[in-house]
Order: sequence, then structure tokens, then C-alpha cells
Amino acid sequence: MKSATKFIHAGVHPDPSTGAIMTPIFQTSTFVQDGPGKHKGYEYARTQNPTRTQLQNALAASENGEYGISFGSGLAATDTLLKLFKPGDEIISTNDLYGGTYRLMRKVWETYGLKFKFIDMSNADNISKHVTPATKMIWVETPTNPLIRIIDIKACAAIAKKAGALLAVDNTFASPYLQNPLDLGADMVMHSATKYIGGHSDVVHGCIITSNKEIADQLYFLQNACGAVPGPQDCFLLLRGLKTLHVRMQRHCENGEQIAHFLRQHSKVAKVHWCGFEDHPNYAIAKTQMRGFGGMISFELKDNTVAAAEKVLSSTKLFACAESLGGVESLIGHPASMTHASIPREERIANGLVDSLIRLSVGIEDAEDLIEDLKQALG
Ligand code: P1T
Repeated sequence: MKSATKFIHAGVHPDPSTGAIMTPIFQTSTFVQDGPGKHKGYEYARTQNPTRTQLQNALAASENGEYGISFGSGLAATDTLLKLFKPGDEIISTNDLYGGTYRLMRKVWETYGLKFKFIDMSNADNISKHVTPATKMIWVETPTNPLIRIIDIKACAAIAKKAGALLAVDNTFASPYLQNPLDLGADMVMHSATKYIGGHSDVVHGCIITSNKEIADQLYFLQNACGAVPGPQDCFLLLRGLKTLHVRMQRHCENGEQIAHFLRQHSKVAKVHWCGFEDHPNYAIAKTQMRGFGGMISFELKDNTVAAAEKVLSSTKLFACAESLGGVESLIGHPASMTHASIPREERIANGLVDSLIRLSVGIEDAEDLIEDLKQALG
């Protein structure tokens, strides 16, 4: 099945009791049983909910996976995934990643005995050097947030396999339309579905998709045992968002390309990070593992100061200054003081996240209007 058909139909069925073509919002906390243990597959809404079941099936299909497990946020998904590991286990993670994921790993899970190494993965050979017998997972985010670096998923899968470790990929920036890590050898895909999958900036949600039954069973167990589950209304919004993912992503890619080229020739811009430039260090990998380059762009100013960045951020009229990304409307953010403020400045700068870096989530408005807005804000 091609992706346009898959996102609309795969994994979902009309409601068997009414024929409703859209999955109803089963706003109930419990399900009546004919007698103890005699039920229709649903007992209590933390454990299962029919709206969530349909969403989980649809999400699994979107990533060509067997099992989808949904959570109340992207971080709740990652938190649950990290519970697969034990004190002393080592996780190798990329050094350019969402600040909240870094905070969860460093400030929460390190205190429970997990060990993390944050390394540059833009050359996959660098990963092998860090593998030890304690390495149990490689955590990849690609494209990375916010420097749009590209990591070679196939190469990481080979390294993980050799090390007897799992490979998990945060696929939030690409979405299942542009990239399918399971097809490239990953064991698990994680999404902040708050972003492109939801697509309308009206829901917070996370999910993990896998085709490994043993991992899925553990994750379903943890989903119920720890309880970071989404509500049925949120699941409904995600089901609706997923149906238009392909058309939205096509426009995000088109607009992203125009804006990246506009920024690159601007006299006040020092550097543009976008994986569709042929001189991007990992363009060749992006071209093979992705179907398009997406709508996430970041850029540095020649005046490399927080003040200069703040001036641009407070001058845009269409681009709204806000955290998050992947919605139909364009957003502008300053990673150093917003999404990545939890990373110490020295570490941030050492990894290339400079003070003036500005991040754009290019929406699906008219590209000319967006360019006009950036022109006046940079001017
Ligand atoms: O916000 P939440 O749904 O919990 O997802 C966390 C998350 C995980 N992974 C990536 C790559 C992300 O970008 C995020 C959330 N990011 C933002 C809120 C942001 O503005 O970058």
C-alpha cells in the first residue's frame, strides 16, 4: 500500500457497533463485564481504550511496524522506553538532540543508574569507538533537533546488531512520511506525535512502534503498569491528523526548500542548517534514507549574539515565537533560551549550538508570505 492510502486507511476500521467511519471517542474510564473476567476485550481505560487501540494500529502501520504503543507525550514514550533497561546499562545517544530528551536522560535516568554517552554521530564510525560490553542501546535522533544533522540509520543498525544492543530512532523531525527507520534496521521508532503526526498544534502525544513482539509486550506492560497513557480525545485528534500527513508534509518540504535558499543568500545570515543542500555534510545519506528534506531549518546570524536572535524573533509577524514544531502554522524559536535551555552553555556551544541559532518550523502557508515575513524581520 502506498503511503497516501496507508495514512488514511491502514490499521483503522469503521466502528463495528454503529458503522461510524471515524473512530468514536470512547470517553469512558471502565467497561461493564458480564461477570468477573467476562468482557469484550476492554476492562479499564488505562489498560485499553478502543480509540487508543485504533490509533496504535494506525501508527504501527504508518511506520511499517507490527505494534504501536501510545503515551501522553513524546517524553512519556521515551521515559517508558528507558524503563526497558537496568542500572549499569549504557546508552549511546547523539549529542545533538531535543533538550527535553537530554534532560530526561541526564537529570532523571542517570540518577537511577543508567549511563549515557552523548556523542557526535554524523560519522557513524565514531559510534563503534564508544561501544562497550555494557552498551544496551543506541539512541538516534535524525534529523537532529536543532542542527538538522543526519545520522545513517542503516550503519547504526549494523553497529547495534554487532554489539548485541537495540537501536531506537526518534523520527519526530522526519515523520513516517519522509523516513521509516524500522525498514532500515531499527528495533524501535519513537515519535513526538505532538508534531507532524498531529499536525495542528492542538495535542500532546507520543508513541513507540516496533515489530519485535518481545519488546512490544514489555512496552504494553509498562504502558499499563506505569500509566502514562493518552486520553481518547487526544487519540481521536491524532487519528484525524495522520490522515493528512502526506499532503501536509509535501507542502512543508516545498516551503522548507524555498525558505532555506532564501536564507542562504541573505546578507545577515552566517549559516543555514537544512539537509536538502547538496553541500550538507550528510546530504547523500539524507537522500537515500529520506523521501524529502522536511520543513525544519535552523540558521546562525553573522551577529552571533542572543540579542541579535531575540530581535529577529520579536520582529516576525507570521512566524509565531513558540516552542514545538510540525503544525500547519510556521513557528520560530531560539533553542539556546527555549527548547535547549536545559543543556549547559559550554556543552551546547561545544556541540555547535551557538547563541544566535534560530530554528524555524516552516508551516504550510504561502511561501512568498513567509519569505516576506523573514525579510522584514531580518531587515
Ligand atoms: O513534547 P513531547 O511530545 O513530550 O516530545 C518531546 C520531543 C521528543 N523528540 C523530539 C525530536 C522533539 O522535538 C520533542 C519535543 N520538541 C519540542 C517541544 C521542540 O520545540 O523542539
